[in-house]
Amino acid sequence: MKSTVKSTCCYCGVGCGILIETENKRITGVRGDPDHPANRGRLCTKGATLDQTAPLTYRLLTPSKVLRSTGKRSQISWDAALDEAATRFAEIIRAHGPDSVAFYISGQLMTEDYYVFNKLAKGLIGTNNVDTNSRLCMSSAVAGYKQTLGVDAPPCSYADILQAKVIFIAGANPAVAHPIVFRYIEDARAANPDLKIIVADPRRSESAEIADLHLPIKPGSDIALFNGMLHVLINEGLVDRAYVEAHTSGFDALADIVKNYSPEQVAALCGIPAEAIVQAARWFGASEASLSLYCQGLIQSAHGTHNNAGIIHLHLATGQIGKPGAGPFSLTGQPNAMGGREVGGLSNLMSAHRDLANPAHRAEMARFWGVPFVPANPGKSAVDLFKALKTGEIKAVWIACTNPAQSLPNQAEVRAALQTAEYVMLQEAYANTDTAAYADLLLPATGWAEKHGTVTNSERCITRVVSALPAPGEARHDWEIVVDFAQRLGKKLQHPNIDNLFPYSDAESIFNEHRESTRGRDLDITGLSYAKLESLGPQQWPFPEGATRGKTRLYEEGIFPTADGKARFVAVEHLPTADSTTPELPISLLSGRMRDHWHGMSRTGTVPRLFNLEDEPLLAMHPCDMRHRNLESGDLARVANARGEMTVRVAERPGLQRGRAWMPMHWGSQFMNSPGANAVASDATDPYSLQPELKHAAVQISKCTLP
Ligand SMILES: Nc1nc2c(c(=O)[nH]1)N[C@H]1C(S)=C(S)[C@@H](COP(=O)(O)OP(=O)(O)OC[C@H]3O[C@@H](n4cnc5c(=O)[nH]c(N)nc54)[C@H](O)[C@@H]3O)O[C@H]1N2
Ligand SMILES: Nc1nc2c(c(=O)[nH]1)N[C@H]1C(S)=C(S)[C@@H](COP(=O)(O)OP(=O)(O)OC[C@H]3O[C@@H](n4cnc5c(=O)[nH]c(N)nc54)[C@H](O)[C@@H]3O)O[C@H]1N2
Ligand code: SF4
Ligand SMILES: [Mo]
Repeated sequence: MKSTVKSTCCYCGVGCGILIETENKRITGVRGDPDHPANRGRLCTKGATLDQTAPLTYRLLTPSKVLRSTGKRSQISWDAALDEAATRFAEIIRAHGPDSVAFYISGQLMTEDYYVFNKLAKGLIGTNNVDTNSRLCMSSAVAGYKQTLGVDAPPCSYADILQAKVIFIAGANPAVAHPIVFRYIEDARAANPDLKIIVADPRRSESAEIADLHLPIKPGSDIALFNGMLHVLINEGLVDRAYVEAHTSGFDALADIVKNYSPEQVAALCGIPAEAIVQAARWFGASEASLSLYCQGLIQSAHGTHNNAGIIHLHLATGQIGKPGAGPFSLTGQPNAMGGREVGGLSNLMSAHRDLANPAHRAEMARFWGVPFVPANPGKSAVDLFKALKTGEIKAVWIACTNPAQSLPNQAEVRAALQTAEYVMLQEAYANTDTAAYADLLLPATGWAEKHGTVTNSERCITRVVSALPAPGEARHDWEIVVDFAQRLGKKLQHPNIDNLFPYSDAESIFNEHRESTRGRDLDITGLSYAKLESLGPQQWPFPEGATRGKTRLYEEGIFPTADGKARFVAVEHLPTADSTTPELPISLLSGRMRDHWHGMSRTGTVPRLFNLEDEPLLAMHPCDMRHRNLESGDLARVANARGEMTVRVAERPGLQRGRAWMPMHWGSQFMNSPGANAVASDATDPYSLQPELKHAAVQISKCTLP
């Protein structure tokens, strides 16, 4: 039987709609969904090859117990697996308290999966130790929006790209990481020859190729650049005084600070010409509509929150927000990082943008869930969670839909922590990720095309995902595994209300409960349902009861969700990167993405065509740095610092400055004899968002001569 099912691409936060064609429960093709507002039928290479990831060769298909010392796996039933897991969790919780267990989950789960994980930890067990790979990904964007605009809500839409007159891309490489967004940028360029595009990136990235002005700033010097641009805006009368007066607070304090950020001073801090800073500020400030697009170059930094505030300031100072073609648009990385933020799926967040630190909000959620209380103390965030596993403060961890033995920085510490942990559960769709080697129990999850639920993309747009294929082998949906486990654990812990806490028989009932939790909040979706998402198509939040469509643009009236209704300027100053280069560690190693691969490659690594651009791990270097070390393209180099080392082939690449090197984050122990870039990456974190500085590591690079 033939059928076509509407779904989404499971890779990036653009959130493209996909039509999956099946015949007799097999995929016969994938196409971009022409009706989906995110992509209107387009797909990039990764989306277009999704059907080729369907074979089950590398999938995890049965629950297994693993003898960690030998790695030997033995198949067990779901009943035995979940009973064992619930027993171990109950024993540990009884002996050491709720904070001795933790959950490390993912922005690639569905909102419904995420919701039940959060309720299990914060509601049933009573620990806030539930953090996610979004800590590595979006937490400084969350903190940056909250510090300035009041809540975590990207105010823009993809439609703004076509209406912008200036596009400022800072610390993002959408040509590679958000390809369909980049198609919109190309469309905007084709439609408007006067469009100005500015790219701030220490590398001449693929996206910089389209720029009218590329600012190859020193790694980590973005705040200096933004403060310098504000300095110019003030001096040249390009600040919208009326907007600042009516809709913001804190401008004068920041204006005082930026007096010390003249173009000449900033030129020295950023390593770019003063004229370039003046040019960028003039274009940004004089334009009718300036849009900024930013991502990990600003976010993955030990001062990421202030990087985000710094770029948002430029919009507030010029009134470039809340109108077509304008605004600070943080591109989300993972397909459902936004959904995770909505259900409060980080250790310091609460459901529906509630604040964990607010006792009234905690009491509201405890009542809503029917539990005695939600604990007050923030849980451990990703880096600290793994540190606590190593010291034994946390004894058991349940990891789902993420691969921390590759993606967390300072891998020697992370792997030691996993080794030390008393009990590690891994819920995965694939069998052999780097983390699988550390698990005591493997639980098979359904994956793309099999899953169902809802996801929210970068522009706050919620799409319903429908299963196109049955679950393979014994795999179960992530939410089902959580609900089954929660019922078992609740009984073992003799929770008074366990019969009512996890009553869900389908994903829709979870969605409906989540929806109710948003009533009256900034992200109110009480007007949505599975049926409406089907009849109206994907919708942007907020979508309160009675609404007929979602909201394209936030803050059009200049009123912000803060106590006084005003957006805030934050007093931000330039800070050095966590790792400073020294004569012993002279090279700043940057890491990030390639167009055709996704993170640890459990899926893209199975598609031969996706190795066409680069088929092995390569470290890109400046030719002078190579000559200095007697290296030629193709030679092996040793890259090292106090945290670890890797051996990798080097390649001369245009677009890097001296003293900077580049390595994709995708290559891990499946492809190299080291964990890759995170062998050396820094785990220093931002004080507000607790996000680690994955983007920069100071390293030594030397020629590696093998016998
Ligand atoms: N193909 C592909 N696409 C993806 C993903 C993938 O794995 N593969 N992952 C998705 C996810 S989860 C995410 S979070 C996004 C990430 O999307 P992006 O953030 O756009 O991608 P990255 O390559 O991580 O980093 C972007 C750029 O930041 C630059 N950069 C490094 N340091 C600095 C700095 O100090 N300042 C500035 N201004 N720039 C700096 C890097 O040189 C790089 O070009 O991509 C998403 N899309
Ligand atoms: N050095 C450096 N490190 C980085 C970054 C960087 O730029 N530089 N970027 C960081 C960022 S932004 C991110 S988002 C992280 C990403 O890091 P990870 O989250 O570790 O990356 P993935 O490989 O996407 O891991 C997702 C896993 O879930 C599995 N999976 C897929 N679908 C399902 C499902 O439906 N259910 C379950 N249970 N499992 C499933 C996949 O097989 C895969 O192994 O990496 C971070 N690490
Ligand atoms: S742009 Fe992102 S969501 Fe769209 S097809 Fe490509 S990877 Fe998938
Ligand atoms: Mo990410």
